[in-house]
Amino acid sequence: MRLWSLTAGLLLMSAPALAHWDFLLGVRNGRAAVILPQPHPLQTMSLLLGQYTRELGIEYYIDPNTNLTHLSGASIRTVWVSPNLIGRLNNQDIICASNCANYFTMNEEGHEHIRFRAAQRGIYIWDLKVVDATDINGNPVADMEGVYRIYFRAGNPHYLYGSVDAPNYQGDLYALRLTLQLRLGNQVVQEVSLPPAPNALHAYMASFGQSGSYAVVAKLDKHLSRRVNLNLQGATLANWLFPIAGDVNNDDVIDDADLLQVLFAFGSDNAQADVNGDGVVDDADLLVVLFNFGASGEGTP
Ligand SMILES: [Ca+2]
Ligand SMILES: [Ca+2]
Repeated sequence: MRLWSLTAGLLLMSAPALAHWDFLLGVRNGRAAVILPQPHPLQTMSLLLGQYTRELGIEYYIDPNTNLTHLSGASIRTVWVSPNLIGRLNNQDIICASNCANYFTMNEEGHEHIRFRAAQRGIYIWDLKVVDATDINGNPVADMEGVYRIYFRAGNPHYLYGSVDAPNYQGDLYALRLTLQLRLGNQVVQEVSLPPAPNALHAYMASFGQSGSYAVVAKLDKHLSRRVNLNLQGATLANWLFPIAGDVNNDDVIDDADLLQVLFAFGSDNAQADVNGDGVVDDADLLVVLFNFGASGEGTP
């Protein structure tokens, strides 16, 4: 009995302490980083006065070995945010797809709360980077590598989620755009486009306005499209594998137009013509285009 009430008391005491932050900033491998949680769990937005809202707390991580924070200052930059998701800080819309600063500096206490809102049900994304940080002694810390992705779920949307793999691509998949189309026959009913984030809870999550049986066509930049038939209902898993690269101009066919773009960019670091994503346009890229020459994506009519 005594042990039980002690445990219950500890749980009650620890619950509020855990509730006031949602992610913690610190230093990992010499760079600014989000220490916890990894990956970020799905955030559920609450319906309040006709809007979906969710407040996110940000704090500095306290190292259990030293009992000190890693950081004495940091800023947060939005790298990508879903259309129609808005984040508000100190009575200003600071995070949104257009006309927001998408950059803010942590206050002196190292403790900020951002209130997110969205008018419609759906899955929303905020990709952030920790930048311009200083360590506990005031020395600059290198910016975070990659992005930290937060998914929000508003209401009960119909959505696809899963992994995105391009086994022959050596670069960062986040630099490529994933486009998903719902089709009835060859008619596109709805299209969603986003950068895949392989280190997030899922590499992609994308909501659609309607449920039902559709052909879903997925295309990753520079790769040929894939197509599956599925019944979209609530949360529907769809993992995508893109083995065929070489579609430099993204018309879903690998032909002389792609070959020419690689030839014109030969020897440069042109990102679009860099078929294998190793940072340089050379004979390796040319070989991929030649090897896949004449192929077309599963989504082509
Ligand atoms: Ca092409
Ligand atoms: Ca290359």
